[in-house]
Amino acid sequence: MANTLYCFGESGNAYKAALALELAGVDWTPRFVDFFKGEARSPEFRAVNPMGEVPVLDADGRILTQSGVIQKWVMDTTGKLAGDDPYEVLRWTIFDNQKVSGMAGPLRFMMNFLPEDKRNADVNAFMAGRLKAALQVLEAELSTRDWLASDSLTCADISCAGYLFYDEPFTFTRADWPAIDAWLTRISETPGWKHPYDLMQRAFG
Ligand SMILES: N[C@@H](CCC(=O)N[C@@H](CS)C(=O)NCC(=O)O)C(=O)O
Repeated sequence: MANTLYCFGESGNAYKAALALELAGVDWTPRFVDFFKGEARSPEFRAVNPMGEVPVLDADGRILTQSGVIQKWVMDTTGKLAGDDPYEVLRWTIFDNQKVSGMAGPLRFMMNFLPEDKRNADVNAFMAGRLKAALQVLEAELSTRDWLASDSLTCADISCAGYLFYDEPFTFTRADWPAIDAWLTRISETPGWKHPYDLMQRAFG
């Protein structure tokens, strides 16, 4: 069975899929998407994913898009990273997609990868405020428990943590968030864990 993940290293959304595949022991191969040169908006890529987004998993011919859907496929296929309550995993995954990755992703893009003359300080400040509010939710939850959705690592943790492993500035500093910091350490100490740039080819660097 051939599993190909369309991805690039700078994409935290792709990382959430890649790390789930990796930690669940799925045999998979990365396929670099030259995102910053517009490949995700090309007709060829849109034929694969009309949403024009990375990640995409080609699971032996079955095309899956959206990191949360790819993670669901990983959990269903392997039985791993699923915890014991699928509703809790889904709940935190949706929270991540809207409030954590949904803010951290564009904010990090604006602050690091968009040409400086196209950056907008007001938009960045808005997204930073929304991200901070979401991080406060995570910090409070993780002050009372080790994992978000179960008593072990699940795809909910992988979703919410995905962007927080990147070093490029996006207003998040681990030292400011002790419970999140300890949780990120727990995740990174999981056997098989890899940093995004060790899992997927990056466009820069
Ligand atoms: N909710 C989606 C978000 C995917 C996403 O926004 N991916 C970015 C790369 S990190 C992208 O391809 N963006 C293209 C665009 O917004 O036009 C997921 O979790 O997979």
